[in-house]
Amino acid sequence: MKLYGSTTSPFVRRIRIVLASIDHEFLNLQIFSGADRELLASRNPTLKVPCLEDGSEIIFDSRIIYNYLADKYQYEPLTWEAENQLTLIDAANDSFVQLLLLKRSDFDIAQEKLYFNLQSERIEGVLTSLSNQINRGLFSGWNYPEICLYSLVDWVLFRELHDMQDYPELLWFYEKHQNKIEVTATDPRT
Ligand SMILES: N[C@@H](CCC(=O)N[C@@H](CS)C(=O)NCC(=O)O)C(=O)O
Repeated sequence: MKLYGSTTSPFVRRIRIVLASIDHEFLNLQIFSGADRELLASRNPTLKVPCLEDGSEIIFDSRIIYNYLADKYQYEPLTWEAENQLTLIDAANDSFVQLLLLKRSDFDIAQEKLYFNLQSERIEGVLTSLSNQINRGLFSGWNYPEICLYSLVDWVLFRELHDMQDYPELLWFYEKHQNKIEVTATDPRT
């Protein structure tokens, strides 16, 4: 199996953590230019990472890749609650990616603009909801939803996208898992 991705992407990191004990090749691509972008385009027309190649199968999107791996390795099916948690995490993650790309495209995302406001409102709402869930005892194991949440929180800290002091539950969750071997092995800073 080949995983196409980048070491900094939170969407890729979740799959790298899932694949930690499974034999695979990880291709760390510079996805925005050059030969790496051409390689990615030849595999995945959405031009996003992660993308998984398994023999003749090519699977796009982390969520579908997880489903593919769950089917292949017979993981327990995700509950509807877990699916909703993933939708929340993905929504915040997508909004953060959009804001980061806008910033890199020289937009002033602190401006009062509908598009920026919508992303910020979504991020605040989702981070609050995830914090409340932690308070209620959810996200207490180390399964796919927790792996995705960890990858999001660590990426936000790494890219300095948001003041996470506003969300002590998320920081508590983060600190609880930060020394796991598969977590340190996929640290975007190294
Ligand atoms: N829904 C996708 C999102 C993947 C995604 O947005 N990946 C980012 C990297 S963090 C990307 O490839 N962005 C490239 C772009 O937006 O052009 C997934 O879960 O795999």
